[in-house]
Amino acid sequence: MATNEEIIANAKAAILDFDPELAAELAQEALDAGISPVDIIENGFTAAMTEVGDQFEAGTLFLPHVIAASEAMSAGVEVLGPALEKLGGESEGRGKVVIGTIEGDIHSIGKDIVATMLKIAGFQVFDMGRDVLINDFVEKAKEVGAQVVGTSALMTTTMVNQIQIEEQLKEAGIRENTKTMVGGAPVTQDWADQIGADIYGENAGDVVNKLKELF
Ligand code: B12
Repeated sequence: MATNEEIIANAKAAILDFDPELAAELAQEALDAGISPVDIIENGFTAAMTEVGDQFEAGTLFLPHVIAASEAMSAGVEVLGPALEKLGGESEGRGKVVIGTIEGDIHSIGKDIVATMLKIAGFQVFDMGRDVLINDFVEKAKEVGAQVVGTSALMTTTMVNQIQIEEQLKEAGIRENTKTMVGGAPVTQDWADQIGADIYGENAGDVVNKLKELF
């Protein structure tokens, strides 16, 4: 029998091997062994994606590898879905969060993780998906009366669109009642301060801690 640490290490290796079937199998094995789905996502799948990202930047992996790794991760996370929903169902409503990847940007893995962890922490999450028009964030925030609007940007060319969120929420007259939250690999606390965003989240754990403090 594999130990919990071994199962998590194998789950990480499955992503690094670009193997969706194995990732799904290991996700199931982890659930059967009583490992928390959060643990598998953070220490298995996400740890692997971070390594893939580093290797892509170093030029030792290429775009098809990155796509294959993200597909393997999705296959694993899909198996964890029902277990994750159960975790979320047990907590109380803390507030409404509209979240999505900003206009022009199709990177969704990090945003999906943040959205999942917020659901687990008891927030009502409205996940708008990726490449979301600024106006759609504002309209959704108005429609549901969101306490927080969170945007993910993975590229220096799209993080500038986070400025538009600040401006359009002001124009719509709801900026004062809405906290803005920004994240994504190129985004920093400095950037958040510079554009006037309320919250910067470095990773999913950081986001959950900061929002729990506020609400
Ligand atoms: C995976 C990936 C892809 C996948 C995305 C699959 C998917 N469904 O998401 C694919 C292959 C599709 C892709 C495509 C492209 N990519 Co790409 N991609 C990456 C890669 C390797 C990893 C990103 C990732 O998923 N990381 C793992 C997750 C878990 O981490 P994360 O996203 O940072 O999220 C964490 C935190 O940032 C934070 N967070 C994230 N979102 C949010 C939101 C909020 C509100 C908060 C508070 C926190 C938060 O919490 C998360 C969890 O801990 C990065 C490299 C890197 N180091 O980031 C390049 C990278 C982002 N890509 C890049 C590029 C250039 C592209 C392409 C243009 C490539 C091309 N030539 O076609 C296209 C983009 C097209 C477009 N219009 O968007 C560049 C961007 C460079 C720049 N200008 O800044 C990078 C940096 C690689 C590089 N060094 O060149 N990519």
